[in-house]
Amino acid sequence: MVSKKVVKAYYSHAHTKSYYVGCSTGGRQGFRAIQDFPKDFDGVLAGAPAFDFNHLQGWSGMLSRYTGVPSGKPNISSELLQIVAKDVIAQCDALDGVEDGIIDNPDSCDYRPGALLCNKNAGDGLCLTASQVETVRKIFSPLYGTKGELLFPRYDPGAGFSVFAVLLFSGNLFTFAQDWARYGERWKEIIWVIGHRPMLMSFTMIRHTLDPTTVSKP
Ligand SMILES: [Ca+2]
Repeated sequence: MVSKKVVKAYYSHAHTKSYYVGCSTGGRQGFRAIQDFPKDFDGVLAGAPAFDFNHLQGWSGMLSRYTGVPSGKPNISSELLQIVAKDVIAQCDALDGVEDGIIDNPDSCDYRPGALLCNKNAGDGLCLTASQVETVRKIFSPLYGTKGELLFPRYDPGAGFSVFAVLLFSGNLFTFAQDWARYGERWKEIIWVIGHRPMLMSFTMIRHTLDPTTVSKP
C-alpha cells in the first residue's frame, strides 16, 4: 500500500493496475493478501506458497524420515534423484500437450518409478533398489493421518530436486521442521524424537488444531 503512494508521488498520478509477486514466505503472504484483503491487488502470483505451516513442517519432517533420518545418510543419492527427475519428465511432460520439459499440471502426473528398479544385470549405479523405489513413491505421495485424513499434499512431480535436494533429501532432518517443533510457542514441552515416525505423525496431527503464530492459515 505504501508503494502505491510512492508510485503516485513519483509519477504524479495513481497506478492503473497492481500485482503482487512472491515466493515461499512471500507466496504465503500473497495468499493471505487474497484472503484478507482481496481488493488490494488486481492479481497475485504466489510461488511455492509456504502456507498451512504446521502441516508443511510436519510433512517436510516426514519427508526427511523417508529419505534418511535418523541415519543422517540419504538412502537415495542426489545423482539418483536427478535420474528420477528426468524419468518424471519423460513420463509426464507430454500430458499437457507440449513436450517442453515442464509439467503444466503436476496433479495430472501419476508418476511410477518402477521402471528404474535395478535388475540383476544392472551394475552401473544408475538404477534404484526396491527400497529406493519405495522412497520415491513416498516422496510423491500425500501425507495422511492415522484416520486417512489428508494432512499435506505430495511433493509435486516436475519440481525437480536441485534446490530442495539439499534441504529435504540430504538424510538429515529439515531444519525448519526441527526448529518449528523444538521452539514453537506452546510446544516447548514436546519431546522431539528425531526419526520417530509415530511421534512425528502425532505431532503433525496435533498441530492440525493449532495456529501458534498466525502464519498457518490454510
Ligand atoms: Ca509439457
